[in-house]
Parts: sequence; C-alpha cells; structure tokens
Amino acid sequence: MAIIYKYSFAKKIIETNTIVGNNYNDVKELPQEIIYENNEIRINLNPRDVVYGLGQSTRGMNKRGGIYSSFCSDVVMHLEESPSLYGAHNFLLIHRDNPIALFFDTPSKVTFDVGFTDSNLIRITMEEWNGACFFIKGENSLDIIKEFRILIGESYLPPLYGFGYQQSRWGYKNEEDIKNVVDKYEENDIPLDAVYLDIDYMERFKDFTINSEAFPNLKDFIANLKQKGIHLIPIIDAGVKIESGYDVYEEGIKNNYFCQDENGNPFIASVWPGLVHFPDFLNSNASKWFGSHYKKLISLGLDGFWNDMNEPAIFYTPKRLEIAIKAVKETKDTLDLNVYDYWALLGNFEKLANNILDYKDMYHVVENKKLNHYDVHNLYGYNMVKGTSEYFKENYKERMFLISRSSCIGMHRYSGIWTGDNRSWWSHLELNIKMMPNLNMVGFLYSGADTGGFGSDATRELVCRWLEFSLFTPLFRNHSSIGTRNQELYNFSNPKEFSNLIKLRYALMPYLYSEYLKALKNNTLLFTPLALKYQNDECCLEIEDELIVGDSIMIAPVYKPNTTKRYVYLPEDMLLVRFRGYNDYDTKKMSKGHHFISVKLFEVLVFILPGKMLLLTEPKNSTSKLNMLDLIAIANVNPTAKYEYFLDDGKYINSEIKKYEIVANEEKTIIKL
Ligand code: MIG
Repeated sequence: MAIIYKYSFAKKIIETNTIVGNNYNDVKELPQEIIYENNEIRINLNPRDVVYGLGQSTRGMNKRGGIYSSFCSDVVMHLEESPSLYGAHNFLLIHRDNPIALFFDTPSKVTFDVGFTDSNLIRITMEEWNGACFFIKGENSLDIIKEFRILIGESYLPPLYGFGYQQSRWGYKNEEDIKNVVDKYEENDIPLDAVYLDIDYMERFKDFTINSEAFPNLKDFIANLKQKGIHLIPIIDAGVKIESGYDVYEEGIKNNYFCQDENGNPFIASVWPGLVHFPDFLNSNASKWFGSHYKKLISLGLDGFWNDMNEPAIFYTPKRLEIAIKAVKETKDTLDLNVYDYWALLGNFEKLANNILDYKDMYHVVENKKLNHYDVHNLYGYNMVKGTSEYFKENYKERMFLISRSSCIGMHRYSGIWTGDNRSWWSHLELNIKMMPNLNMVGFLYSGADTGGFGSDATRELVCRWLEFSLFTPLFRNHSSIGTRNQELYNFSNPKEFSNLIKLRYALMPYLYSEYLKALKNNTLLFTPLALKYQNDECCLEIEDELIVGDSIMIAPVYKPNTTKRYVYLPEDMLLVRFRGYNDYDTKKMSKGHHFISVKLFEVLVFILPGKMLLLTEPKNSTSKLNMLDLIAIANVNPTAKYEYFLDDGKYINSEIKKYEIVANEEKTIIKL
C-alpha cells in the first residue's frame, strides 16, 4: 500500500486538471526527508538510490547526475545536456528501501537538479511556488507508481489500428506520393495500418483545409485506403494563419479566441503558415471551438490526427525580428569588433525561435483573468488536445487516434505522444529504450519515438535495430524529415527481411494489445525497469537496457552498431525465444545469471518469464484483418503457465473488455477462443 499526501504552496494561478483522483490526504507539513527552505526543495540521496521519473527527458532511465527543467520546448536537437524536451512531467521516484515519490502540480517551469550540483542531493526550484507538491510513500516503488497513476487518471486508449505499423515522412506532397507508399508496402508484403499527412496536405499550411490540387478526391481516396485497412492521419498545427476570409481566423477574431499581447490585441507570431495567432486553448470555449473544426476532416472519413507545434513553437515574432534587424542596421555597414559585439548581433537572430521573451509577451484570458503565458506555459499543448479529445468523445462513438507533441501530466488521459524530432543516431535509439518506463510512470502508455530517427540519414542497420525495439512500443511509427534519406522500409535492400520483422509485430498483437489494456486498467507499467521488479537482486539495480514488457516477457534490444552479440543478465530462469520471423523461431531454456548472446540483424529475442506465456496470431497486412481469438501460446511452463488475456473490439469508446483465462501445459499450444 502506498499513501499520497498533498502539501499546498500558494494557490495555483489556474486549474491545471492534472489529477482526477481523491486518493490523497491534505497535510500542512512536508515530511522530514523533504526540506523546503529558501525557495528550494532539497532531498538527500544515498549513493545507491535510483531516481526514476521526469517522463520525457534526456539522459538515462536513472535521472541522477543531470539537471532538467520542465518547460515544454520545441527542441531541434535532443542532446544529453538539453534541459527540456516537449513534455512537462514533474514526477520523481526515489527508489530505495523506503521509497518516496514527488509530483509537482503546477503550470509553470520547475527545475530538477538530480545530483548534478551535489551528487547526493536533489534540488528542486520554481520561479513561483504555486500549486501543490504531492508526495507518495509506501514500501514498494511499484505500489507508489500505481497509486500515483490512480491519482492522475486512466490513460488514453487508441483504436486497435493505432497499434499497427505506421509510415510517415515530412515531404509526402500529394495523392500520388501516398499511393506510392501504400503500393510499395503492398508489393513488398509489409503490413501497414496508417500513413501520415504532414503539413503539405494543407492549403498553405492552414489548419482544417485541404490542398485540393494535391488531393482532388480526398474522400474517395480515404475510402479506398480504408478498404485495405489503411488510415490516413493528418497533422494539425497550433498556429492559425492570419488571412481574411479564412473561417478559422475570422471566427477566432470575432469571438476573441486568440491569445493576446500586452495591449489586448491578438498576439502575432510566425510559424509554417507565415503570420499566425495562437488559439487560447486555456479558455475552454476557445479549445472547444477549435476542437469542433476537426469535424471537417472527420466528415471526409478521417479518424486520426497528430497535434504538432503545440508548445507552442514559434519561428519568430515580428517584434523580435524588428529588434534584430534594427541592431544590424545600427552597425552602419561595419562589423568593427571594437564597436559591435558580433556574437550578440548574431544571437539576436539565433534566438528568434521559441524565445522566452515572446512567451512573456503573450497572454491568456481565463474566466476574465489575464494570465501571462510564461506562467502557464506547460498547459498549452495539453489543452489543445483536451479540446480536440472532448469534441471527439461528445460527437463520435468510435475511438479517435490522437497523438500530440507537447504534453504535461493529465494529458495522458486524452491522447498519446510521439517523442518529437530525434535523429537517426544510435544514441537516440538508446534514449528511446530508457525513456519508455519513465513515460509509463506519468501515464503516457501510448507513446513511441520516430523509429529510424527523424533528422539525419538512417542506415539499414539502424532502422532494423530500431524496429526490433519499437515493435514492442504501442506507437510504432517510422517518420523522417524532409531532406533526409528515405526511410520507408522498401527503400532498403532485401525488404523481405523487413516484412518478416513487421509481421512479427502483427503476430504479437494479441499479447501487446492485451498487455496495453491491462496496464491501462490496472495502472501498471507496460515497460518495467528490472530494478523495480526484482528489488532484492543487486545485479538489476543498474540495468537500463533490458526491460520487462507487460507481465510475461523481458527484452534486451541491440542499440549499438556493428554488433551481433549482447550481454544479457537474467534475474531468473527464462525461456529464450529467438524469432527470425513470426513462424520461424526456436526456443532455449536459459538459467538465471550472466549471458553473452548472439543477436544477428533481424533476429528478435524474447525472454519468457517462468510460468508465463506469449500469445501470437497469424499476421495479416492490417490490424483490421487479424483474428485475435485464434492463437498460439508459447509458454515457459513451470510446470504450467497461465495468462489472463484482455481483449475488446478495438473500436468503440465504450467497448467492454473481455477477459480469458488461458492455461498451457506445453511449450507450444494452439488456442481457439
Ligand atoms: O518545424 O510538420 O515534430 O514530426 O514532421 C517542424 C513538420 C514541424 C515537427 C514535428 C515533425 C514534423 C514537422 N514538424
């Protein structure tokens, strides 16, 4: 049992809507191990304590040794030293004998120095201490996480198609391009459930419009794809183009739905469409109104969206651009270093994007109160998604697919996330692996990275290894940036091998989907660090590159180039299943301890825990065609194996989850439910 306590600082400046549970006790004092002094919270660490949390953040699974800030940021380069990524996930879990977790419920920036300045000290600072600190105590870290998840509410459940393989690339311009992708996947017999439409499908980047030259028959096109079990997922950006006659712009102006500047005029920034206004998503009428515009796209047959640039990302504001240009003009055609600071001049331009000073110039009006954007920044993307999702739920019975780039805790109830603009770097595959448990802790179960990497050029080997990991993540999307090497799987030699890999994902769907439903309903992790499951095993404490996935299996992905072997520690006896394809595998009993195991390219190793099993089905080229009741169980019988199989229709909001008890007495059993 874990218990949550709530300690309030000054009143929150706005209702954050991060929590929904009432499983906490209000307290007037912080416990003795949390020192709150001089506007700083300090917690001492023992050398062996492991600190998890902070959801989407850089560095390892154990956050020790880094300094992080939660301030939703459009980060072009995810570096080890990047303080923030796109999400604000203010949760820390100190895993030790008497574990404790902290959650800061505040809309503003929080800085977490997790043993960076002083290796045995956590220091937490906020510019304005408002909101509350929840602290959770219990005997077991996993109980603490569960209690926290109950507090923040049930995670988002996408339709089943969201678990299929998805292909995306920034640069698909028209129907032809999309058709080509679909055809190539079909020709190469590689399963596919969705293709994304990036910004080019719109008419001059205007939200909720379609470039009708590029997509003359979008409705029919969508219907034809749906027959094959393929969904199109268009992007929606936060900024609304300033253009008279454009309905979204006109309605926003008429109803005062846009964020304001200090004088009460709509705030102006520049993003893809050119000059834009940002909807004031913190005003619930405005976010509902924006949400209702999705109807135009839904009526064409679309049923999935990705909300982008909702930190919000700003390329520049006219105000700051003018300052930069003026400074250049003042150099009077000379760059005499004695007179002008060249770096400062250049800096004016380099700092145009996502400048904090611009956020400080922007305002929201919530219940007649004018709030500075900077103080409530972390709620912006969340409320874009909330409006979208609430509109869907009020008007449709089907579950809509929805992912967002920016997020904060609470948003996990409304959508999933992709982890933003990573690169085709091995270190980003590693980051992806280590981030998953931390994302799960803060409720983001439906998540995944741009597989293969968004920026930079991917190699066949990297794409293969990345897919080998991503085939276990709920969001399974290959996405890349315009200007980089094409990364659709048919572009690499011997696509048959990729076909095998993707088919394995579809074969594993009964297990993966069932475990997702369980993690959602039971408030458990889909990806569990070994140290949390095997708390008495010293060897597990530092392992960050092996994960328990769901309840039955462990994985040990390869994340280094030119590697065909991997060191793997087994905390107990396990059954190794070496997949070369969904119906081409062998098994081997492995004993607890240290192993050095061969993992050739395109091989996927799954370790089944004692008494547990994996469920497979015959793969099809779309999730819509899978038979989720016709199964093969591969079990680590000990002496039998049991599994509780969760399944729903994968389609409707109110669909009921059926539970099947499956028992196996042999390593391989055919099961018809
Ligand atoms: O400024 O829409 O993270 O996935 O392809 C870049 C273009 C804007 C950022 C997203 C990325 C998307 C890209 N967008």
